[in-house]
Amino acid sequence: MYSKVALVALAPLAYAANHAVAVGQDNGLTFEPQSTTAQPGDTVTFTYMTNNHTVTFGDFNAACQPGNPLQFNSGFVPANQGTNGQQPSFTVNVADTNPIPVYCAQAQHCQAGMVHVINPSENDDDPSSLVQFQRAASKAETNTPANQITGGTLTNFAGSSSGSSNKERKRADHVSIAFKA
Ligand SMILES: [Cu+2]
Repeated sequence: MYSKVALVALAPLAYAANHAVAVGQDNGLTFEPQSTTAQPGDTVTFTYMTNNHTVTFGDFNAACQPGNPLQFNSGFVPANQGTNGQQPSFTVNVADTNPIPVYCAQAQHCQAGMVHVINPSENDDDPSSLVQFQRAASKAETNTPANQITGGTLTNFAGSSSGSSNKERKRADHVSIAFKA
């Protein structure tokens, strides 16, 4: 028999959830799903399925550009450079319920629709709604990678930042990545 005291004590416990997003599923220039609803304390894990993509913190008012301050950026992650028999992934922590813009900085992927919003505004007129961020991305003149890898955890990634993309070859800084096991 459970005591009332025990039930009351258990009630406030909230469990942090992990939300999965597929990056480049089936060779698509996509994040699937396109948005994530997350609570503070939750995590979002982006798993690289094909090709070479980034998960980069963006700016609702300057689509396809890195946000400032830069909350997170995976850098370029070739999906075929997984380790442990797994696809590489990048996990970010969600600190609050503010909308978080995410884009892929590879080539013209952002303009092609490779954007994601964590906790998007439900008002479709708002720049932080998914539809407005997608619209802004489609009109962006340039797609700009962030210049540092920061703010998340790369897992099951062999860590080489070399690859076949033009953008990547242009990168002067081959950043070495600190891993968390
Ligand atoms: Cu991409």
